[in-house]
Parts: sequence; C-alpha cells; structure tokens
Amino acid sequence: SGASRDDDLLLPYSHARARFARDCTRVRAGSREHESWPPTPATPSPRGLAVRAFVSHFSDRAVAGHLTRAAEPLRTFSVLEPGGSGGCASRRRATVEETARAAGCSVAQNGGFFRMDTGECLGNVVSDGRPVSSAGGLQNAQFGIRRDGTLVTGYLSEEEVLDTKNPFVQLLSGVVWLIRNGSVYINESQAAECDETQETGSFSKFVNVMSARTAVGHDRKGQLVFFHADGQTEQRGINLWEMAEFLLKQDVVNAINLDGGGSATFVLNGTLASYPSDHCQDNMWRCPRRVSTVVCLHEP
Ligand code: M6P
Repeated sequence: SGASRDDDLLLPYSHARARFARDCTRVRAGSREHESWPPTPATPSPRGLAVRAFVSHFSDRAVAGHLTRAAEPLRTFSVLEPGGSGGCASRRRATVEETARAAGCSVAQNGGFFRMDTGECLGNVVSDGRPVSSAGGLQNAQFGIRRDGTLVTGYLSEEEVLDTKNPFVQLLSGVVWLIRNGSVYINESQAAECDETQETGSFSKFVNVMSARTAVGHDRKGQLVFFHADGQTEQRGINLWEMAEFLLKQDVVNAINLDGGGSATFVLNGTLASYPSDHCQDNMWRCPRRVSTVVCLHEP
C-alpha cells in the first residue's frame, strides 16, 4: 500500500490512466498460468524453522532484512486475517504484532494488499481453510497451499480459487509473480496483472522504486520461504528485480511479492524485529503500520 499516486497527477486526466482494459479483467472460469509443487514427504529434519538475518549490498546500498525457511508448510503456515478471524469482513487493520501474538506465530510478516483508506482486504484470502475474501477473478499473483499440501504459485481463475476437490487451505494475493519455476517473471507479470491492487503509483514505479519489500514462496526442497527487507519508499531498500535476484540465489523456485513500503513488517516470537518506515504521530519515530492479512509460521 502507499500514500499517493503522485506520478499520475502529471497526466491531463488523472482518471484516464494510460492502461489496457485487459489488465483488470475478471477471469471467472477456466485455467490460468500457475505452478503446482507436489507435497514433500515428511522427513525427519533437524530444524523445522530457520530464520536468518542479512545486511546485503544491492547496487552498493546496504539493506537489512530476514530470510526464513520452514519445513512442513501444510502444518506450519497460516494466512491470518487482521486481528484474528472476522478481520477482513470488518475491514479491521491491526499491527503484525497484534495478529501474530494472538495466533502464537514464531515468525510473522505482513501479507496481502489492502485499501489504505477503507482497510478492505484485497484479493483472495483463505485462512486456515476459511475463504474470507475473494479477488472476484481479478488477476494478480497468488500463493497458496491445497489440502493435500500442494504449493500453488501464479494466476488462478475464480473457479480455480473455489476448487472443492483439493481446496486451498491457505491462499493470499500479491502483486507481481517474482519467480516462476526458477526464473524471474517480472516483465510477464507487468503484462498480465491488475495494477490497481497496489497504490504506489504506475506499475513500473511500483516494480522499480526502492522500498521496503516482502515476499513469500518456496524453495527446491518444498520449504516455505519468507523474505523481508527494510527500506523507505524512494530512499532506501530494494526494487522487485533485486528482491527476485536475492531469492533466486537462495534456491527459491516460485515466489510472489507481498505488500511493502510502510506495511513491511517482520515479527519474531511476537516482537517487532524490523525497522518500519511508517512514521508515528511524532515524526521523530517509526511505527509499525496497522495492516491487513499476515503470513504466519507456527508450531506444527
Ligand atoms: C505516509 C506516511 C509516512 C510513510 C509514507 C510512505 O505519508 O504513512 O509515514 O512513510 O506514507 O508509505 P509507503 O512507503 O507505504 O508508500
């Protein structure tokens, strides 16, 4: 989410943004491009959850963040509504700490996009088996896990989201499918996705601007991967290309971009462990933004 679309104000008619009508077409039926990663058979692993901190250089800028991997995604990963169940219906906004503490998450990050003015959860949200928000077929990058443990990344029609044979037990929407089957998929995403789900500005600004960022995906072992990098829109942080390159080096096979900027938040054992860019009422300090959905890793 973001504050303004200031670059659009340069256009003579700000409501007539130069865009193709197909961008935000609702796809109700049929099949869309996505990848399905089969469930990984349970193997005794020494560490179910691994959190790593980094301070890495991206085009000579030092950027801090965390990379988290979790085995057994079906048993350890949840998409949570803001402030607990019913949060999307009531357009609630809550800090990641509030939502994560109540649910007992070991690691939690902000999740899906939302409307900054109304608090509306955007896109698809399936939380612990409960479908609580629908994209209505709008095309954005999805990440989810089905009842049998299959990890799904990419685009889905409304019909596919509502599948009852092997239903989604967790599902959320991002904007931009960063990595598809081991390759950067950003250009393809810009051509395929509805860019009204983000409020940063033009789609190309959203992709290329330096900012705090978060992502979710999986690696070649079928482990769940959370990524977050600190930043400040237009001043610090990374763009989507840099995030995708970082994730590729970490053996990530499929990943989508989640909400960033002032929404980017990393919470470890219920405590804020990132440097948020949103200002508190007193401009001197930075406060974690009250956001919408949360991605959570918990005990099996
Ligand atoms: C608003 C305020 C600021 C924040 C800015 C940018 O102006 O909330 O504190 O830094 O938005 O927010 P974002 O990076 O999410 O676009």
